[in-house]
Amino acid sequence: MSKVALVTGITGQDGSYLSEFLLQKGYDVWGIVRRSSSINTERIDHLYHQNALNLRYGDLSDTSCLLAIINEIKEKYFKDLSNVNNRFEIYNLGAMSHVKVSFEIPEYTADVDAVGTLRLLNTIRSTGLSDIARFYQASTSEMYGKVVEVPQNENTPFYPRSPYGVAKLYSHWITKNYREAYDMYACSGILFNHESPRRGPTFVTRKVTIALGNILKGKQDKLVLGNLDAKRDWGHAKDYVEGMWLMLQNPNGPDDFVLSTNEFHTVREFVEKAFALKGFDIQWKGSGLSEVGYDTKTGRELIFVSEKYFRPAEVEELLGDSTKARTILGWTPKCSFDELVSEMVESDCL
Ligand code: NAP
Ligand code: F7E
Repeated sequence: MSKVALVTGITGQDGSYLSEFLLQKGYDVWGIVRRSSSINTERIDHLYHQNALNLRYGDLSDTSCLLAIINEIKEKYFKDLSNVNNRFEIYNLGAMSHVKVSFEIPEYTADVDAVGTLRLLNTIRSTGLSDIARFYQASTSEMYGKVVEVPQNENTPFYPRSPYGVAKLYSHWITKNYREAYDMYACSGILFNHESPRRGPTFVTRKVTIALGNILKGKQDKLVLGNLDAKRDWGHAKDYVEGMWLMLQNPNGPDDFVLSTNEFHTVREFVEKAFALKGFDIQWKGSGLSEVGYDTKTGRELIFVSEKYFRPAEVEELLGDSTKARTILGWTPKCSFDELVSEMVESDCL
């Protein structure tokens, strides 16, 4: 049996870890790469030489390319649709994934993060592959937004707080709807924040570790952040891509699962821990926009606050309860918060 997977968002943090994972398991991996004026394939360049990796230009805003790519895959592997061994896994990770930016480009965010999912699901149906397809949708803890209960599990009501969260909620429900309406194997993973040395540089964890590296090298003198008191349930992306795969192997059939570490930390804590690993002892003085983080050993002021990084509507705290995934899928996150911070710091402070 050919193991075949299509990954949208293959050039992103999760796409790169997932591709590595699938290639190691013997899959033929097909990836959709968004055209960009500068190189955007750094995270998968080390996989380029593998014959089992097939990249095609495409975009979730363009049905014609989704149709062309899926038809090419069908032609190559699934000509005989009656073969009971056929299995085609589709991981929809492509998205405009930055919450703050989604307030600035809300319509584009809706087109890609909401309608893009619909385009992909419809393409699977129109190519006649819905019976053999196993579809994974990258849902997010941002759908819980202004949380109505703590911690959040699969039954917690949603209350998104950004165009990103709202668009992802559409995708979450359309995935469930296509599962129920057309009997498709379609699942959503409601993933809490997951990070790594491959995390995009404008997400807070990576912004902190890159700044720390630059400060040590004398290339940057301060780090300017937004809401220091936001709490997030931060795990490692490598653990989470394994959970995505497990959702598509579930012998009980398609279902939705939360993936989370079940503990949360503030942005402030992340900063303190990262800086401590390189010998700084960060303490805080002042409040609000005047708050400053300084190193008690030298008195040097290093961390400042700017409203430039505040969001029009903030998600103050997210804490997951991944009991269902742990029980049914046997999934557990292996990387602790301390290990995550340490790995990111070491990678950015070389
Ligand atoms: P990421 O690093 O921002 O990667 C996003 C990927 O989507 C990139 O490959 C990007 O291409 C691609 N993309 C953007 N716009 C596209 C378009 N119009 N058409 C096709 N592809 C497009 O995000 P990530 O952290 O890996 O997250 C993967 C998925 O999980 C995303 O859907 C995200 O919203 C969701 N999610 C992430 C987290 C998290 O904490 N990381 C948590 C929950 C859910 P470029 O490389 O060209 O930009
Ligand atoms: O912000 C606060 C900010 O941008 C985390 C995406 O992967 O996870 C991610 O979304 C918190 C927020 O991630 C800065 O206000 C303070 O409260 O790293 P972030 P996010 O918004 O949680 C979810 C699960 C996704 O699905 C998304 O795709 O940190 N914060 N100061 C800051 N955030 C940023 N970016 N920059 C700051 O300077």
